[in-house]
Amino acid sequence: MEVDELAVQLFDVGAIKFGEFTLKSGIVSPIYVDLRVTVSYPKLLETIADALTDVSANTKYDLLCGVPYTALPFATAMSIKNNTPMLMRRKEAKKYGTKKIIEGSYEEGAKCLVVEDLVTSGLSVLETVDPLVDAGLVVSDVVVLLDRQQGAKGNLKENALELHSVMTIAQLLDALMSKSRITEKQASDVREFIASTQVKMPEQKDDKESSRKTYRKRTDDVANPIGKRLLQIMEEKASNLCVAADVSTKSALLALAEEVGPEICILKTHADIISDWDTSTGAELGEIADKHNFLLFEDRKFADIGNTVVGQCAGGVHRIAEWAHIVNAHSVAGPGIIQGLLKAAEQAGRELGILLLAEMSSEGNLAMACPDYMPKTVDMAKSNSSAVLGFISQNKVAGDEFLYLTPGVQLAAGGDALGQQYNTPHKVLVEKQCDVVIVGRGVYKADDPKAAAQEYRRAAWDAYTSTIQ
Ligand code: S5P
Repeated sequence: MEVDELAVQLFDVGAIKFGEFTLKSGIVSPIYVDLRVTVSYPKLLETIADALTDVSANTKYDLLCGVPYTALPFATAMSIKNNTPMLMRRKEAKKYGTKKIIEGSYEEGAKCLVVEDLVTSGLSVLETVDPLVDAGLVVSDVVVLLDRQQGAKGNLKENALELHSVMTIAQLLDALMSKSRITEKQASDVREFIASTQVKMPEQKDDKESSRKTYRKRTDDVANPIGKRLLQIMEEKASNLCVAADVSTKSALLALAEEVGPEICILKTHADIISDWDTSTGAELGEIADKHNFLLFEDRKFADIGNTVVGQCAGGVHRIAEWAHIVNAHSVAGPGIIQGLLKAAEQAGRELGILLLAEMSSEGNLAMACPDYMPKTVDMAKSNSSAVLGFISQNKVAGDEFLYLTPGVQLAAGGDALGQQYNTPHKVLVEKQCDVVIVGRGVYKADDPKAAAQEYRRAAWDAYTSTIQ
């Protein structure tokens, strides 16, 4: 079928509408495209599948994967018609069982064609391409029914992806005008709208082209002395790995510190889950930290008023200020918490680096849900930059003067049954441009924690070095 005829059919079933439509962004658009309605017209769906197959005829692929949701029936129709196997990408990893993101059978290195209904910036395509590539598939081509011509082709090209479209918005307008479905005025309104709303993706996602300042150079930017020391250790040891030692006894904690010590720049503790913590545990950890040249980060997540955190950090059973180099705090309590922690460090006669929790890794957390929370936390850090060395965050939420430590990391993306969400070291260090990966169960629950720490260290360091050329 001719593209003109397909355009008319889409118009006639109400998949393309003209008028005034307020988009999610608040912008008023003269055109509205909703291709979901095509599932009610099997013959039309078949026509779409044929058109998508034709336009990607010169592309070699072993598998198909539709971008959820609207393109799933398109990919399914192509798969059945051409006898080409299909994959499905989950929007969220399963919480139980295999935690897979990509469903279906495939072999590493197989070529996968990504199928999409409509592209604007191309971002949703990348959200499907990334997990496919992480799973070992090769993706170089994307096929789409309608290209809105708002930047997707260029944005995808920058990510080494070739976009094949059945029709562009310009072709659609011409077809509908020639078949008297719309007026010249309606077409020109849409052309003007498209020209004025080009979307450039905010971040370069191609690892080769993104570059960052080295950890060494950042020592001049970071004001906090513990932050400077951390950067030096990272360079000296070639490690941007922090192991979260969430074991439950003192002996297990000290043994893990010894075992993974040579691989890490930080050991992160939860002193309050150690059942037999005693007055010498902090000092014994300190000796191991000195021996293997890493820092101790007590993940106490302080959240109270300044006066209370002085006692929580300096006193109690754990006397955190006497042995920890780094502690973290929720910004919800306001900047008094920073002053309280500094006072505790002063009482112990030691230097301290504070991390503010800007973003959490757990599903449904409110820090991520409230739009002002992260920017206001960054402001608080900027006003206290000699005390705050950086953030616990999922993104590089501010500039090079802070460090970004990211929990929720495993070699395969996924999650656990209690809301933890995992990213890979590559995603955290290359795409998100964060600095240190925090790995807990991926290391201490491994059969051989030392070997696991070595593997994570290598993956995280290689990801970092790939971004600094
Ligand atoms: O947002 C967060 C902040 C932290 S500090 N999400 C987290 O998971 N953490 C901590 O990182 C958490 O308390 C745990 O110690 C570690 C992640 O452990 P894993 O076993 O899930 O890797």
